This record gives sequence, structure tokens and C-alpha cells, in this order.
Amino acid sequence: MRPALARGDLFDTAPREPTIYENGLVHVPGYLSLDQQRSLLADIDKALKDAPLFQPTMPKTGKAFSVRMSNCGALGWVSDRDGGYRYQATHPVTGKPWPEIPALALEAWQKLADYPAPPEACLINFYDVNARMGMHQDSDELDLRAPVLSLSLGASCVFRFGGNERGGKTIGLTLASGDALLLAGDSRMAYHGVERIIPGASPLSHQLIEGDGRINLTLRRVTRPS
Ligand code: MD3
Ligand code: FE
Repeated sequence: MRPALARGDLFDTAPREPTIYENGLVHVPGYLSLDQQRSLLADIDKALKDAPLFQPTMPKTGKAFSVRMSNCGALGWVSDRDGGYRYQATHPVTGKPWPEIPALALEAWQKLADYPAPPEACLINFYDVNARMGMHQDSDELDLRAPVLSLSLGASCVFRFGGNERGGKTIGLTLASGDALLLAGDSRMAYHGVERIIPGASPLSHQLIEGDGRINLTLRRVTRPS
């Protein structure tokens, strides 16, 4: 039986304390205020008009991801059967350059990333209530010392992360709308994935993202700064 929760418990967006995990992963709950979340989401909506969500497919098998994606910034992450995982300067369907990274996302990188160069890629992952992302490592970037910064909007999810070896011990944590997650130090090469979307558990998911949608922005440095 689930304990009875007042609506305020589930939808409380008051900032809570950051958690720093052993491997260097930093979780900042409620990093973005509700107003900032709304404003960032409006910028993402604009970017998606220009660079619509596309359906990536797995290298070799061509199996579709359940997550739909787009990007902002100089470089975008894409994947398809023949080309595999890669970064490229243009949208795979429209052929156009990616739109600019929203100012609030750049600001979050400047405040949290502790890295001397700006991000080059801002991946937009869109999860509907049934989407998930299997456990994987991020290794398509040339600069693996640069941190990765994730910002969550909309429905909450169960995020799972482990060590640098497949099949080791893992920890699950809830990522909610407005949360920031910084993957620095040893956590940069940790296995991680999105186990499931939690329907209803977000102040924004019903107002601004259809159904129980979740959006995750992932900011990355791809090339080594000169
Ligand atoms: C841990 N996205 O796009 S973001 C991805 O919520 C990805 O959409 C998830 O994993 C999402 O590759 C998780 C948090 C994240 C991003 C990069 C990481 C966690 C990470 C890199 C290393 C370790
Ligand atoms: Fe990842």
C-alpha cells in the first residue's frame, strides 16, 4: 500500500539540498524555478518548430528508439541504421543547422559545469509515458573530461545509474521537473538509463507537456577546446 500523500507533497517544487554521490554525480533538485521551467519550455517549443523531433534508430538493426529527439547548438547527436551514433551540424530530416541553445540552458552550464568552454551540443530527449532508455555509457564525445549537464522538465522519471562496468550495482533516483544532474569526474563514464516515466508526478507535465511527457536536455562539450 502506498502511504497517503497530500497533493503538496508530490508537487512541492521548493529547492531541496543537492546530493553528491561517491562517483562525482551531482543531483540538484529544483535547480530551475517554476518560472524558469516555463520559460525554458517555451524556448524548446520554438526550437522544435524549427528542428522537429525525429525518431532515431539503432545502428545495424535499425530498431527505433522509444525516445524521440532533436538538438540545439553547433552539433547535434543523431543515430540511424547506416550511420550509427554521431554528432553532426544539421538536422537528419530537414538538413538545416540546429537552432541556438536556449539562454537558460547556457546559464545553467556556466553555473554548474565548472568547465572553461561553452557546450556545443544540447540534445533534446522527448519521452512519452511509455518511453525509456536502456543502460548505456556516453562515449561519442572526443572530450571525455568535460562534464555532461542534464536538465529535466515535465513528468518525473526513475533514473538509474551504476559504475563504469556493465552489470554492476546500480542506484535508482527520481528526476523531477526542474532538476539538474551533473555528470562530472568518475561518473562521466558510468552506465545509466531511464527506467520509466512516472505518470502524473510533475507540476508541469499536464500544463505544458502533453500527456505525461518528459523532456530532458543534455548539454555536452563534444570537441576539445583549443
Ligand atoms: C550519466 N539521457 O541522452 S540524462 C542520454 O534523461 C541520456 O534523457 C538520459 O542518458 C535522459 O545519453 C539521462 C542524464 C545523464 C546524461 C549523461 C550521462 C546521465 C549520465 C553521462 C554519464 C553518466
Ligand atoms: Fe546517456
